[in-house]
Amino acid sequence: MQLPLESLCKTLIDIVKDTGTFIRSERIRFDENAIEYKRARDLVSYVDRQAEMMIVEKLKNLLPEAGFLTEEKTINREGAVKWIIDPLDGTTNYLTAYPVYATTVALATPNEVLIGVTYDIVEDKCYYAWKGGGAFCDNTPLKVKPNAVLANSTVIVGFPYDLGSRASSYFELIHFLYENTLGIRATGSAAIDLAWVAAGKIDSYVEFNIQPWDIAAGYLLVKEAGGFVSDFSGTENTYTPEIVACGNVYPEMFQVCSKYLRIP
Ligand code: LIP
Repeated sequence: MQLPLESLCKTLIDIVKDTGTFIRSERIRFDENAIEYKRARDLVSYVDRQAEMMIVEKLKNLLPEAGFLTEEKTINREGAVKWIIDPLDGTTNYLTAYPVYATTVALATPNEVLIGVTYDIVEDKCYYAWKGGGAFCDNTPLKVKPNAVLANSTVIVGFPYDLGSRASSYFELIHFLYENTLGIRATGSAAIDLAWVAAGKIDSYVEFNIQPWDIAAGYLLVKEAGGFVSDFSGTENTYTPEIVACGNVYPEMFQVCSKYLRIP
């Protein structure tokens, strides 16, 4: 069945923005005693869970055949096509008052993302794309950076909750990027990182040990904005826990990431 991607995307934008508005207003009265730990350094609060329930409630009936893959696991429903939801990406930022966080939702099949919406809650900017339709921020088309030279580029590196056995290779990569680019940045929100690659605000973003809900929407944003996304072996896979996403600097950046981070 052919899904009406553009109109589903427009409906999803309203849902995601409403949720982001709820999250923004809760921040004003947020009490740090409400912070809970999922595991060491992996925080959560009632805001994440309530926000997810708001999205799920509205999406449940929009596409009855769709399943759900969500960060807070507030629903269990299988389906070949799935809503992939991170109600609050950049949770640690939110809970510690660092102003970079987003609500991010995608609709995806097992092989590809069909729709992606990321709402930058602090900046009140909505980034969205549907497959074959292009990528936009509040009606303005997005285009990745044309620069193809690593030495002339800026890079966002993500810091996952757990670097695992790749910790020392990652810091070697960061050292290399520090000496061979114009600069390194970090935001703490994978969804924002990918939106910014799509919008041509930064050349590249690299991270690993992350989840599909952190990156699914952004994956499509970057591709629809003319960019490139893969894991460290060069495979395009939305469900991968590793990601390198770039504008035209991808060939050089991919080569470096794969040299330091690819597990043979
Ligand atoms: C976070 C990501 C961030 C990453 C963290 C975490 P959360 O998502 O957006 O880029 O470094 O490990 O996955 O937990 O805030 O939804």
